[in-house]
Amino acid sequence: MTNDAASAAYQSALSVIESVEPTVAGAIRSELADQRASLKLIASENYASPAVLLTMGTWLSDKYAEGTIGHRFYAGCRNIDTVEQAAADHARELFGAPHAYVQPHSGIDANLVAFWSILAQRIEAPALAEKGVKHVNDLTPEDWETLRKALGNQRALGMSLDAGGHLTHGFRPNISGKMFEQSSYGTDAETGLLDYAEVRRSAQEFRPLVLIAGYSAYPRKINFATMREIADEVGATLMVDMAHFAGLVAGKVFTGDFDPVPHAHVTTTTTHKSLRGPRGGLVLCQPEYADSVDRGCPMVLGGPLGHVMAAKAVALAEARQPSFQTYAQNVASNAVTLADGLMKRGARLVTGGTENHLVLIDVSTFGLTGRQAESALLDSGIVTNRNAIPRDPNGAWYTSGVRIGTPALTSRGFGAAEFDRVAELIVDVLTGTQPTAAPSGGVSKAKYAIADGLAAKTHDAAAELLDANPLYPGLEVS
Ligand code: DSN
Repeated sequence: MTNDAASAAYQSALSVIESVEPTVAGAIRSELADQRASLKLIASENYASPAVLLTMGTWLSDKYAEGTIGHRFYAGCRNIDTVEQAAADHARELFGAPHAYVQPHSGIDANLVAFWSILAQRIEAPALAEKGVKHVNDLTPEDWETLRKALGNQRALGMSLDAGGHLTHGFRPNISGKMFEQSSYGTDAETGLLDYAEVRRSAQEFRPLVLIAGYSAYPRKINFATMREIADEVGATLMVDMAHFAGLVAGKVFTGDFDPVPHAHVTTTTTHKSLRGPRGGLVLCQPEYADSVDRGCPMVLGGPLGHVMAAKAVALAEARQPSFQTYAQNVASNAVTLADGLMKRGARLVTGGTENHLVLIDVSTFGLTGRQAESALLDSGIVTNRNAIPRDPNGAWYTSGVRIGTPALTSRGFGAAEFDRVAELIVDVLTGTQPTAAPSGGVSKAKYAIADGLAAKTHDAAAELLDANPLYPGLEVS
């Protein structure tokens, strides 16, 4: 990345913003400084290119464009059609998908579109056909009641939260947990690995309409060919949420049985994680789901964000370059270096390693909760997030794990030597942190003390790595 032109663009933009709302201009500057000054290891974060970021700051934001390409509920959408078409074309080409829908504003939205599409395709359409009704508007109130019950009483089977599944895969804090009767599959108690025989047994017993694969904290790849076989055996639709590892699919690290797109009926993703695009989502699907996926807006989505769809097009164009494959390979090899570096220094990792972009450390072996470890690392300039581990005795709030990912620092240029040093810094901080007494007596799950001088020393060591690998080199913002 060379950023001389971007410097001029940002300087001008910030002076315009400053003249209206200086607090916001200050926060934008401050966020760049913060991101430059910390080891960003949150597995779901990355750094989008200046081209992607600048695309979002445009008047494409000012247009309403509900509907689909060439079929809008508003006049004057030709430029939004152009950017949506470009993003969808890039997505189809990049992932080899028959159909792409790039309007979802987030991963949750992409999953909602997928759920709606699956319900419409599998339940609503056959129910209407059986009654000889061509359109839902022709239904009687009694028909609606019958259909509502049919739509609202379906089953979804996904990975359990503590094994690394996601809230939007049928869990109660998300609407998917209200839409579906949910059951989940976990991982093997010994190895921590997904047990396909167990998934098959659960699917045969539960008979879900939707089998969901994908994760936000499972450090291994998934065999999607096997998941599709299981889905077919029980008559389920296979939906894959590849939000975390879309960059590894785009970069051809996950191919064949480990590439979800040819195997899933519907694949969803965010665009801002390992894919390194703007904050948003998209849906890929087989042809039979395309019509209902395209009705995502206004069925479950608000009006499309033209400026973000344009930025998705730019990011997806970047991901189609050969350099993105090198990046994706580095993300995965850096994760292996990080995992090895942590384990050789005594850390226990869930599943004993990684095959993707993340590792999950069981910090209980350091006598800490995830919350204590996350806070001590943050005090030391290392940004991670606490995460439950399988069968976590500390639940989802305190947790016993810390999730660490390589996409962001790999974008910054970190390689094997840097990630080994990062592993050393992390283990030093975890080893040098102790829980302290809770106000009510006993050991606190939140309070901790770091050995004298350790946080400052770690900050200095982190700064050395960061200075050698600057974020947006050449980009000057004052
Ligand atoms: N919040 C994202 C993550 O951190 O994994 C998933 O939605």
